[in-house]
Amino acid sequence: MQVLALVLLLPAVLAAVPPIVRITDSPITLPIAKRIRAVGVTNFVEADRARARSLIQMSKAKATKAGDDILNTNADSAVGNDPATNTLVSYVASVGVGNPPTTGSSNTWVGADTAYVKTPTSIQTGDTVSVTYGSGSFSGTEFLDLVTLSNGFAISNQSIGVATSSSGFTGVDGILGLGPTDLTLGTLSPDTTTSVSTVTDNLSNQRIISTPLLAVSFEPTNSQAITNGELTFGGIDSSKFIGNITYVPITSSSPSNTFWGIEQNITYGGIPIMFTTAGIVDTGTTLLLLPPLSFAAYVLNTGATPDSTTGFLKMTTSEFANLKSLFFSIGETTFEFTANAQAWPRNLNSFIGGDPNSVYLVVANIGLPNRLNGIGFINGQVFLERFYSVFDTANKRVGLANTNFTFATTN
Ligand SMILES: *[C@@H]1O[C@H](CO)[C@@H](O)[C@H](O)[C@H]1NC(C)=O
Ligand SMILES: *[C@@H]1O[C@H](CO)[C@@H](O)[C@H](O)[C@H]1NC(C)=O
Ligand SMILES: *[C@@H]1O[C@H](CO)[C@@H](O)[C@H](O)[C@H]1NC(C)=O
Ligand SMILES: *[C@@H]1O[C@H](CO)[C@@H](O)[C@H](O)[C@H]1NC(C)=O
Ligand SMILES: CC(=O)N[C@H]1CO[C@H](CO)[C@@H](O)[C@@H]1O
Repeated sequence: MQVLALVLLLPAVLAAVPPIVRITDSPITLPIAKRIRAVGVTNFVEADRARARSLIQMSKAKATKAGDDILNTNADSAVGNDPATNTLVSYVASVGVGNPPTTGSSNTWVGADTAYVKTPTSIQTGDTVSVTYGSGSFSGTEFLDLVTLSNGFAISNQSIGVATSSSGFTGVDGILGLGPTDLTLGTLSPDTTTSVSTVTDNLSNQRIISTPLLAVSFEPTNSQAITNGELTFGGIDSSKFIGNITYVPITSSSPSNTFWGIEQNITYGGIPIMFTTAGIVDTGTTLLLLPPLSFAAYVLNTGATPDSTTGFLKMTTSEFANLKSLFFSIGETTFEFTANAQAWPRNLNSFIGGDPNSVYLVVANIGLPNRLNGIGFINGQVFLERFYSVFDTANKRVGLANTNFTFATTN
């Protein structure tokens, strides 16, 4: 088994699925581990803002080519697809490649840390693959191979890139690509106009899951590395949430509608800090990013101060004792994002360059005003660690539910 970072920018549109015979009644679940980087990037808030900018550029690139097969060759598109490099927090999974499985990304990659071993199921296609992910990159050879998820489900003839060179990846063997298929266009050579079926595409195509749906369970933690997450392909895991799932349609606002875009409004201590705005839910962003004016209202009302060392908002423990909940109004439901949820885990302050006796907040400024951006906010990992999330392609909707961790005190 190799350990792959998940590429979890979820596409708004997975492969269309023809009417099918249901082969498995059980959705496929895959355990995922969370890792917090100890070294490298110093300003993680800026890393999240850079991701926001790249997502906006990616959607603009798509918009200008609407109706075409999109040739997405620019590096910025790929940046948006990759939480594994240059970010504070990565979620990783173990998968097998080959039969017997020896190892295991939009492009799935192996071989960065542990060598790929060819087996009888390995078919070399003759193409080379190359993807640039902002500060990191992979290039190598394309193979089709059997990819085994950690629970035994196998995808045959899955396209994988076997790295001959990679940079910017530490402690992982590659990438399990769960991003939009369009992002794989232009990654193959000489077949530059061929896109690559992703793992999720092939799970649907091969009728291993009955519907292209992904559900994500993250949990807050104050450990640097822990396996506490779960990705479910093709269904939801009702043991991971409490009450009902609130579903909202993907927003019609562009460019948020290119991704998992929703509309929400936010109050703090009874004061509206964000009126109803379109933005996205994104598993590849670490923090909660708000529009500049909403962020300013948050700063004003919480008394937090911007800290130039870490880039985070900072407060004293006595100020933190008075911090109130944020309330997110999404569809018919109000989701409470507690004071504890707004704090970076205190025993991990050194990971962001902070001092041990202060409290750093995970609420940050997206940087560009909504009218320039079109993506007003990003509900990133810190949000998804408090709520179960469902990305339902067939019904073009996003689901959210409370969990045992919504009100947990971990930080
Ligand atoms: C995989 O692709 C090869 C070559 O195209 C083909 O011979 C083989 O039948 C395929 N295997 C499966 C399980 O689809
Ligand atoms: C929540 O916690 C309770 C008590 O530990 C447990 O019985 C229940 O199964 C948990 N529910 C979920 C959805 O995690
Ligand atoms: C969940 O939904 C069902 C059916 O719509 C409803 O009867 C029930 O009251 C809801 N439960 C909660 C906790 O909202
Ligand atoms: C916030 O959203 C809720 C539910 O959609 C709505 O009832 C309320 O009017 C909204 N408030 C603002 C200030 O946008
Ligand atoms: C059955 C099926 O859909 N297989 C596809 C899996 O992915 C490879 C690589 O992109 C395709 O060539 C197969 O057609």
